[in-house]
Amino acid sequence: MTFTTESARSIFPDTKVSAVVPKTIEQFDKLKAEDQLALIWFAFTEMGKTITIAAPGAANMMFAQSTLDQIKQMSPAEQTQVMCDLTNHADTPICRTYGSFTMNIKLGFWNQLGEWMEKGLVAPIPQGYQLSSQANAVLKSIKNAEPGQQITILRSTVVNMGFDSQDLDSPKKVADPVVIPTEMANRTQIQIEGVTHPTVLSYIDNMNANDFEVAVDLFAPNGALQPPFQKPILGRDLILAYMREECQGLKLMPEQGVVESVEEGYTPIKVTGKVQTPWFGSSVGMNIAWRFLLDPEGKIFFVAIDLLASPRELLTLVRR
Ligand code: 45D
Repeated sequence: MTFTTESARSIFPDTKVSAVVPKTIEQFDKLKAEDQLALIWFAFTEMGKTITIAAPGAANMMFAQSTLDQIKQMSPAEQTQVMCDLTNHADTPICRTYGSFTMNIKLGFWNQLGEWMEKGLVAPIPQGYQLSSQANAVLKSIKNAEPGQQITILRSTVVNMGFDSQDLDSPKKVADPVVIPTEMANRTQIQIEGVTHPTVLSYIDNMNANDFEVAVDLFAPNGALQPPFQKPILGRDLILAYMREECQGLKLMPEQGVVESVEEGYTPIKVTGKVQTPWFGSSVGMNIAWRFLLDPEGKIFFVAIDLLASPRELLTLVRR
């Protein structure tokens, strides 16, 4: 049997990924819009006491500026309506524009609205707003989750909002400006206990240097990358587009790993460690596993990135 993307997905079956994240998102989606907005506000302000989020640069935000200014001019009732529309995925011009934003612009957009809500420039969550009992249960699961899981849940609520349409009259998808890779002289070389395979080390180093073209060349032409809680992204072109949108400024800090014996020329390698997002910097370290499957040429045939269930999972590197 030779590997397919589908069969590669189940390498290192003992890896326990966070169940809290998809479960909480599913419950969140069932809440009414007002509850969703208030809940994120409560979750965020509570977390915000311990961590500050880093807003993206002005260059990234220019795509959202006119929509943000438009909202700022509205009456408080209209502002609340826009926020509910975004949550309800209503088909409105603003929801379509929002749907055309990249992940980072969506996050930056809400970050700005949040600041304005705090200052009273945009309609805040009504004072004394009472969450429904279902919403309170969701808030409790978020509070009990680890920081890396909390920010993953928060991010997904923002990413899922708005109206995504394939229509021609919808605004065209905008792209984040392409970042310049870190200069060679300023790059660091990672060391991973138990793993010396050059493909894996080069993958980590190039991702950390924002050198996505080189990173994507490490993949086989039919290679796949599977982000946390998602289906695999297939082929170099789509992987590169994904990296440009989602991987700028990430800090990958693998710690240890294990190389399994070769199976029909394919090498399974599991690495665990921490990842930081530029949004939260060193204040949130996500516990991550990379499950690589290298093909007979040493190219990445498959890599899954998993958000682990707990820090203890960082040590789950047993060979089958
Ligand atoms: O509704 O090797 C208010 C890959 C209230 C690639 C608000 C990876 C009202 C390959 C507060 C205003 C990418 C897979 C809203 C590695 C309201 C690879 C605002 C992994 C919405 C390692 C809310 C990368 C706001 C990983 C402002 C795992 C919310 C990256 C902001 C993970 C939330 C990154 C933010 C994560 C969340 C980032 C900024 C989880 C950011 C999360």
